[in-house]
Amino acid sequence: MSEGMYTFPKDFIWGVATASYQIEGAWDEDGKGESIWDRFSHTPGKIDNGDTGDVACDHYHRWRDDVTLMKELGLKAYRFSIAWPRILPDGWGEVNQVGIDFYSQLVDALLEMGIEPFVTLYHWDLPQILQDEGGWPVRKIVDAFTEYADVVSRALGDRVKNWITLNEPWVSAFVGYSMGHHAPGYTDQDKAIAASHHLLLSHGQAVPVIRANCPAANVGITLNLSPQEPASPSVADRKASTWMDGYINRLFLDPLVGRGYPQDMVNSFGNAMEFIKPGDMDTISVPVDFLGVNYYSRGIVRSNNISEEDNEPRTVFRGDEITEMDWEVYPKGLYNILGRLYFDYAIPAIHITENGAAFVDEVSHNGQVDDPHRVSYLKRHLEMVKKAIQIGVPVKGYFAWSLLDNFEWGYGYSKRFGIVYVDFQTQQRIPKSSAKWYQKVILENELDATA
Ligand code: IFM
Repeated sequence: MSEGMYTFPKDFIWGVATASYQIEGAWDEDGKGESIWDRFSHTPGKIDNGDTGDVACDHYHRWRDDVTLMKELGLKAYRFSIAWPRILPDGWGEVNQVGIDFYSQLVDALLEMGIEPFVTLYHWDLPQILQDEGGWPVRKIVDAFTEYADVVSRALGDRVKNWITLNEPWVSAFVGYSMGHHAPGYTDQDKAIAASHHLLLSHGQAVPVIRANCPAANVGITLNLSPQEPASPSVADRKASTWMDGYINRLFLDPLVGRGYPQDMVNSFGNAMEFIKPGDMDTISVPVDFLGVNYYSRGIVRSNNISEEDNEPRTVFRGDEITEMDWEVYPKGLYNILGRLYFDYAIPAIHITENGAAFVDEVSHNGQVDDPHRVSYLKRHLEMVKKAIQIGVPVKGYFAWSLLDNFEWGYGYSKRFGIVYVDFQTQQRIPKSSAKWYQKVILENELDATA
């Protein structure tokens, strides 16, 4: 084998990921209830350009073609999420059979094509009716989520073996309830902290229910993880980066592995954690089969509490390569995170459930979309995955974010993450050069780091 060629383990799972609200459209069809993202995107001023997910990639009507496209790309797995309000329009109670049928047919079609479904139960589209009763900050949501997990795993558990309870609970809790950039758009830190606890508790309560309905299930949870590095060796910057690491990474990782909430976070949140009830931490730390990792970039943390002059030398700057999201391209951060998960947290199996980049993509005069920056991004991150595997980290699969250009939340359609270009006027799909590159990697199960 020539230098720079990396061969992946034989059973390595190559996939792509999407999420219901970002691609489905059909926001009020076939009995679907309103979600918090329907409400949020229909509120003027919340989303760039006034975009909504009403139509998105129209995947709800075009899913057969999208599955065929996945087959052509040689994908081995597809991670998608279920829209809770399509299944339970009132949050709980009466089941909308048409919603179940939609996902059931999708699962059948994937299996027929030899593509393994990875189902995410919650990728942010909470039924609005549950938000009207308080949403994630209010404890009864935990039972609603458990009922939802039960309904879906009963319906699909005979065929779906891979389950992800939640996608990025940090984002649901903090971007939705504290920063207000995401639905439901609150700016209340106490609500966010309560939301994060109830998200974790929902996960913990749902895992045994999924296992009961699907004994062969592999169940996990997906976190957005990102190394946080101090901008300088100053005490203030190091303290700030430790806090940020607690907030983004440890606040979720520690309780999931049974370490409880990190003490520095509890101290910093103060009395806001009174909602923890006896037994909660055991429920949250229920054993899982894998951890899903979404990785995009690192954070470089600088304390606000000291002046520029006091804080010299400032030794860490972000690199010059920045994506359209204004995120630094920093592949080594993925390696660092993976190493930490294995050597510090002893996580037994990991899937990279999202990794990818938004760049400006244009259709050329001959109808092609050439995206060398995305190819380079994916390639360099996959090199880090391989290096992590070589030092013993049990990375089992990799899912590129995303199959299709889609609704990028507050940014609407202005950020393209897909390996397949979507013309949102015509709904035409054009595989970008990254899709063709990825197809080759999958086919050969090998990464040519020199090409
Ligand atoms: O589009 C999102 C996805 O829904 C969750 N993870 C990050 C992606 C890019 O921002």
